[in-house]
Amino acid sequence: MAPLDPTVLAGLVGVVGDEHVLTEPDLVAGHATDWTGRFRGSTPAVVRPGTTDEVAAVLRLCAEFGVPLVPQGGNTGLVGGATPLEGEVVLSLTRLRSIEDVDRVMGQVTVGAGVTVAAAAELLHADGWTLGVDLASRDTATVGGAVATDAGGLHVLRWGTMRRQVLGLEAVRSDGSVISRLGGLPKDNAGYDLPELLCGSEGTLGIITRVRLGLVPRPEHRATALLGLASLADAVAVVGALRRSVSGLDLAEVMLADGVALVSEHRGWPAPLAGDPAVYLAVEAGGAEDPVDDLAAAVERSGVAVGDVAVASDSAGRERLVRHREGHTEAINAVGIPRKLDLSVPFGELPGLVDQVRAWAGEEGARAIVFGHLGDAGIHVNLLGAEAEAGDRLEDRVFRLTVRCGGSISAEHGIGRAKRRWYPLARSEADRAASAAVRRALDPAGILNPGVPA
Ligand code: FAD
Ligand code: 2HG
Ligand code: ZN
Repeated sequence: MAPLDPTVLAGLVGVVGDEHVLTEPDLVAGHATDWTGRFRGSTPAVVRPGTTDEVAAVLRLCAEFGVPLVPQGGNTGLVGGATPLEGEVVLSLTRLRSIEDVDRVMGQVTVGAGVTVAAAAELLHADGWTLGVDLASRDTATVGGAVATDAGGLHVLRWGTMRRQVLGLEAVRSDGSVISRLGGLPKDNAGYDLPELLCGSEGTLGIITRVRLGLVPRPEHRATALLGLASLADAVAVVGALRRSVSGLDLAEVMLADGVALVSEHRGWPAPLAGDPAVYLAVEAGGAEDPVDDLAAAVERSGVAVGDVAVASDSAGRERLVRHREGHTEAINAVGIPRKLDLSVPFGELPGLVDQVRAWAGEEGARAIVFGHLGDAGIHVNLLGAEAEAGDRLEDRVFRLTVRCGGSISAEHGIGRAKRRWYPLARSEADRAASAAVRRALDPAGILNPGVPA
């Protein structure tokens, strides 16, 4: 790692203050490694601006001296996109924690990029609103990081990914200029939608400093059911029936028996259902009326034979029914460092793809733990126990198969550093050239997350 030019270091201290430029190895270590422990980098400094003006001044300075930056929020990303693998300076945005008044009529609020997803949701509850995106990393993941990755999570099938929650934002370009679109108008077609462009940009186009969020109503009644099923094909059939007829359906998550056993063992929890089903499907709906009858009728109409079932309408009971699903990421990491594949394929292709991936993993002496957001055709494959070469080979085969099936190699986590090798599989040459041109226009200094492709 190249040391930082003393003039730059002094300049950074001048902008954010001594206590917000971290250089001690102990203090920077957590910022240089990703959540999974798979991506380990190094950085000469972690800079923590507290205002948009400070972000702008840091960027101007780094652009002038050609110092590359890796933006970082809660550092919960799962593709190494926030890790300084080439010795970049880390720009930590967690101090941007402003919260403005909730507009109760419009159902909107403006928050700083460093506010956590959980804190943003919490502040809305008193007013009967909530945030459309929710994910297991909610206590640490930031709103800025969620926008920059276009995070999905548990309720995409009803409310969409993070970009659907974004009515506007404020962002700083690498020349220090500030793009501010925080008006929150539901319709505004005056020119390009730059805020939308920054959704999913993984810190390569600008630094998001504030976000105008559109809120969704918090349902009066909610019910969650956990169903034991014989196969993934059955789960797909049930989800199809639910999507057709339950208007308030807001969650449909799938797990397989080996993943559930892993979570039970890690957390010391009993099995969530009796009868050892091969597949578990958690579904949830919310609305002005109790949705239990609607859920039950739709499952019945699917014609699928369901094994054991558990249902809950109170919040503790509902949480219990999805805790094995939410616990997968942590339990997997407790066993080993996984390769995380985050795929999306058309519903009909899912069961075949999963069978094939598990078979290939077995051939390579690895395990594939499969779970995910069945309601929006997103599936997470975590490969455990694959040696370096075998792991690369497996990933390559799975990504190619996914693309052949008409799917995506990154449904929600982004490309980051983990998937940069396979980015050309996902986007054509013309597409990549257009993206690179946009990137050059917005970041002419080329200092924003250079390790992430565009
Ligand atoms: P970071 O990890 O810090 O950064 C992620 C990316 O955004 C990096 O490229 C970084 O450079 C960029 N970035 C961060 N902040 C900014 C900013 N202010 N301006 C510009 N660029 C920025 N993801 C899902 O989509 N769905 C899930 O269900 C989900 N569940 C998860 C569960 C667990 C237990 C964990 C550990 C992760 C999960 N994730 C999930 C992944 C992760 O939490 C999300 O991607 C989250 O949005 C990242 O937010 P963050 O603040 O931690 O961002
Ligand atoms: C989830 O859906 C996250 O829980 C994490 O996107 C997925 O750990 C994973 O692979
Ligand atoms: Zn996910």
